[in-house]
Amino acid sequence: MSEFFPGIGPIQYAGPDSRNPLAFRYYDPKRVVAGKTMEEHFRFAVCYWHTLCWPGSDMFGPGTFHRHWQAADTFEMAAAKLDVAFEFFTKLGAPFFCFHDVDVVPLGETLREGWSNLDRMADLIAGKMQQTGVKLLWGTANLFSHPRYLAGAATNPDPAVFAYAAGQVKQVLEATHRLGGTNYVLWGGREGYDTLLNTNIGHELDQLGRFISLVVEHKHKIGFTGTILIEPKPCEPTKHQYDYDSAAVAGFLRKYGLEKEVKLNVEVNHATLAGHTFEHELAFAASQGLLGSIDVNRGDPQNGWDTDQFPNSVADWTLAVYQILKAGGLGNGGFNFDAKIRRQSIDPVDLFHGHVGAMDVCARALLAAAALIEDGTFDAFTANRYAGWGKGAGADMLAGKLSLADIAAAAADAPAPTPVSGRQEYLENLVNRFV
Ligand code: XLS
Ligand code: NI
Ligand code: NI
Repeated sequence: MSEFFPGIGPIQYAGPDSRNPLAFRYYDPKRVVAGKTMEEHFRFAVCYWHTLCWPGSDMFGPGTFHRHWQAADTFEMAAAKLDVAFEFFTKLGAPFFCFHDVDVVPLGETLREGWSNLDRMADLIAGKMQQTGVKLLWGTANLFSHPRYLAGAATNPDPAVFAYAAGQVKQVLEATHRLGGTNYVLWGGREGYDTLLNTNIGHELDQLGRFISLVVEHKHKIGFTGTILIEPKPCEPTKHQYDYDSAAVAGFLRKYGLEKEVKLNVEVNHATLAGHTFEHELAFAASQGLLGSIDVNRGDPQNGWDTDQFPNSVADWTLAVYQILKAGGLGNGGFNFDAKIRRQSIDPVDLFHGHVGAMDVCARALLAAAALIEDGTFDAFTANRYAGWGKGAGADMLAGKLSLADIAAAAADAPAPTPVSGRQEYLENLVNRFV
């Protein structure tokens, strides 16, 4: 087998003073930070779709990368792509990967053809995983590219499309189970609408609730112990998507009784499209016990779409990693690079630059966030801000021991509350001491 990345890798940790652009300066997999190795904190995954499949095309022009295996419209090409994929994963030192069914194999014309192709490919993938030790973070079914899904998959007005999507998900869920995947993701790219003029929102939400309940039922039936994750995104490709943000998905899960079964895969650029910071989405998901895994990337503040760039701000990531550490980590989730190089980055080595830099940004952010927590001043500020709720009337109000009338009577006789500074600038400066 000839190498696609000759002369590159394995990427090694070389320390902060290294001038080698293809070495890690901060990501040192076995280094212990806040009680776990960096490898265990992150569980980094390479995504198949951007890194192996996307040819460098955009709305105005075709692919620029010219990689023969990228078309992958035959099984043989898909197998060639698999070789390149595992060469990349191992040279980079990424312990995990993620895929859609269509990324790894052509699905063919019928459900049955797709099932048998995926089955065959899963054998090859299993062999590669065994040879290399690279593991599967999650699998997913692409329910948004094929024209049959133009009006959605689970939320399609045509029940036959719902059924087809169910057939696709069943197969990928089973393949994910067989490959030892630790999660299964549902991203509803077209589960929404382009215009309300032809849409029954309530009906579509009931369909989606039913669909996800079926997936959960099947997960238990086959003994899959991984987590089912929904990946919120407010729009793109549809004008409005039902899994808009963490809050919308939390409400949806509770309405359909799924809140104990399904968690969230939170993506940076989806958070920003929804008008939130990433750390807001993380903090909200964690507050509801729903934080499962993350898709790592960044948007462009001047562009209003999912540009899926590699992260490069240690300051931003410190706040994100802080939230993850405070939530106790991601458990069997991980950091999946749902990120792509730019269309002009046409050399294979550019794939390494993207991932190596991003892993270093995350590692540096972990060091900063861990130091911020270790120092304690930052956490103590917020704890102190809420201290009143831990005792006396505050504790009693929260515990439901006082009625509205009791509270009102006590407030009428108490001294007027005194406003207290929120100290935002002080806190911003404090965080920056650790970045
Ligand atoms: C698209 C999504 C997609 C999911 C997987 O915006 O991020 O890549 O992660 O279907
Ligand atoms: Ni994603
Ligand atoms: Ni995305």
